[in-house]
Amino acid sequence: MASQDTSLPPETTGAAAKTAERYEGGHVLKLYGSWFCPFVQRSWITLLEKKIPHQYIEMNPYKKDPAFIKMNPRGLVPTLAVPVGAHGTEQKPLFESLVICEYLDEAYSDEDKYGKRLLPDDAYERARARLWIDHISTRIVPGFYKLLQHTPDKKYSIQQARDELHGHIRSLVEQMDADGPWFLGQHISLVDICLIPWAKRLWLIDHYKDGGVGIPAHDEKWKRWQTWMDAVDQHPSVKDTMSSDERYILAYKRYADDTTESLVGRATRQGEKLP
Ligand SMILES: N[C@@H](CCC(=O)N[C@@H](CS)C(=O)NCC(=O)O)C(=O)O
Repeated sequence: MASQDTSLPPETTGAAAKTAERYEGGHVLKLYGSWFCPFVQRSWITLLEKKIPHQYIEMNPYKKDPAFIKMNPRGLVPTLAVPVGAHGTEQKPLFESLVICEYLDEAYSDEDKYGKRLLPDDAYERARARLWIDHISTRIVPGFYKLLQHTPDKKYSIQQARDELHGHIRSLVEQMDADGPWFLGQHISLVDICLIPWAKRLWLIDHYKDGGVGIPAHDEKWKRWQTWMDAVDQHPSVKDTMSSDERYILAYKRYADDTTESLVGRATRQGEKLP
């Protein structure tokens, strides 16, 4: 019998469906993704942000198709097929959301064509941006799942999980450019893009957990966070990669119940590093 993870609806909905349709024509650069996946959304936003021509291919990574595993032995989305050779008819795979985002930013670096680079030119500032991306990936993202997957039988309380997540978000917010609205100031960067997919899913914690995510909407302490969130909510490449709310509610129930068999869900349950 198919597990709940493999039986997720197989298509994008809402604004993301329109975007997927715009990019469904055959193109040598291909993004293999899943509508529900926040890691995919990092790469998808990067492609749209830089207006890079590509094909978006929707797939379910839990099915572990042999052809998919051949491309990405880790069996995870996002996976990118990159054209090689003079005519670009052959492809080489790339995976890991952050690796893909950095590759796209470097390979499509002409600012006249693809807009402002997503990492700073200055070596120190670039390293600092990477440091905070690491903070997002190793602290905020695991903290998100730890809170969402909290169930009464856990050894930690829901308040502990909430405080942990707040602490990690606040450490990042303290590093944000004072005027904003983005982490580095007026322009969106990879630091923002790496966090946005989970920021846009925080409401699911409100939906599923008593006491919710617990970030107050009108509190001086969280003002800079709200400024950032407002910019995120209005940003076209973010809006264009979101499916409809009901679908997220459906997809994240298995996390809220802590029954998902996804590698991320299992790692969270076992207190291990995320894949
Ligand atoms: N570290 C990876 C994580 C990607 C990931 O976990 N993707 C999920 C979907 S959201 C996946 O493909 N899961 C398949 C599985 O758990 O078997 C990245 O940043 O790309």
